[in-house]
Amino acid sequence: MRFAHAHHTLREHPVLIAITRHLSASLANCELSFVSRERIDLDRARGQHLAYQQALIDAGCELIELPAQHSLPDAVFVEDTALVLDELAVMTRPGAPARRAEGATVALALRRFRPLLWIEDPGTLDGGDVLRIGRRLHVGASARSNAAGLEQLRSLLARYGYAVVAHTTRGCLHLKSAVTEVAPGKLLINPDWIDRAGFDGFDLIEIDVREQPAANALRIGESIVYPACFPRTLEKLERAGIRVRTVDVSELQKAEGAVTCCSLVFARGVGLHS
Ligand code: CIR
Repeated sequence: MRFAHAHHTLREHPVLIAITRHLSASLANCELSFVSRERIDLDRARGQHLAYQQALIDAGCELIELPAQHSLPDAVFVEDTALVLDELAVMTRPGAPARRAEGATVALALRRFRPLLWIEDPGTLDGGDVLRIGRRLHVGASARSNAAGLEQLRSLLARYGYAVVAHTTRGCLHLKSAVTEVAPGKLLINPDWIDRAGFDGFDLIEIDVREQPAANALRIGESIVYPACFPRTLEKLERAGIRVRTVDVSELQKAEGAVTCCSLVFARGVGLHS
């Protein structure tokens, strides 16, 4: 695949890596929790995924594209398989049993960059439930991420100085369906899906209530990658001074995915592990 590379941004910022995975031909058999099944146009989905990858490059990322795993319908949603922190990565154990095999090849890619720790049975955790802000991990206690998973995460990371703060979500799949960070100290939030009270001290931008799934934004450095289909919330973001790169992810949204879930973005870091 040929992409136009945005080298100019790389000089001013640490080198960012984005891991993505090509779409599975079986995407139509994806897990669905809060959206009803609609026909997915695979070719269109592939085109949208390519444009999404280009947006990551434009935002300054170097892309690592993993090959498709056609027997795993949801494998394009790599975010759920791992949590990449500064000094290590945690391989999750996704809450949907059908998704547990996705992480193996992600781990092979990640171990070049970080030492790996693992969430183990009976713990479950989806990366989509973890919003990292500095040394705090805001984690959704959802249908996908259970108490044992949160507890394991807490004890694995305590010695590295990370705190785990649990939040209850309602009406949505993951914590990051309900809240994401769009700039330092600024969160985009859907208060119907998560309580504002858990995010005291942050500047909260509320989504437009007519655009319920609009709180999922992917922040990369000084800008966000964001779905074009939420114009009212987009306007609020622009009014708040956020630089937005829009993408059309309508076919991926039918699989209950959005912009954060299709990549793992992290700084390359200094030490390489092989
Ligand atoms: C699932 O239900 O697991 C997939 N169909 C969608 C996962 C989306 N992941 C994410 O937003 N982090």
